[in-house]
Amino acid sequence: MARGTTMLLARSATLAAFVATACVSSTTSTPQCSVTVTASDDLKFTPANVTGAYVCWKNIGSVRHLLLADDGSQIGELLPGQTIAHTFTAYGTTRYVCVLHAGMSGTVTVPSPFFERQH
Ligand SMILES: [Cu+2]
Repeated sequence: MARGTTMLLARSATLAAFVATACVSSTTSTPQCSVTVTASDDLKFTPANVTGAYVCWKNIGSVRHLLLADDGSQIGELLPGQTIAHTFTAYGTTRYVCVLHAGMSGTVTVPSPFFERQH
């Protein structure tokens, strides 16, 4: 194997390790949410606009919601009293809606690593 290729592979492994430690482990039974959004019977997400890659939604009302992100990923069904989580992998802002309630929507913004480093 060429020396240059070996160096590149070593760099890739380091980057992968960094990404792995930066992400929340999927093996933990209790997820560490970056932020938690509540869904209530007034058919609103609070807060409506959040920042974080690993977002949790908690239903504090008595009606169910069905969350769908604009990137096509189904966040899931949110039954009364339930908390669900979703990981956003793309940087930038993704809008999501509740398909059961018109006008019930919010956004999730995943900051770039460069942005996080500056703060
Ligand atoms: Cu809803």
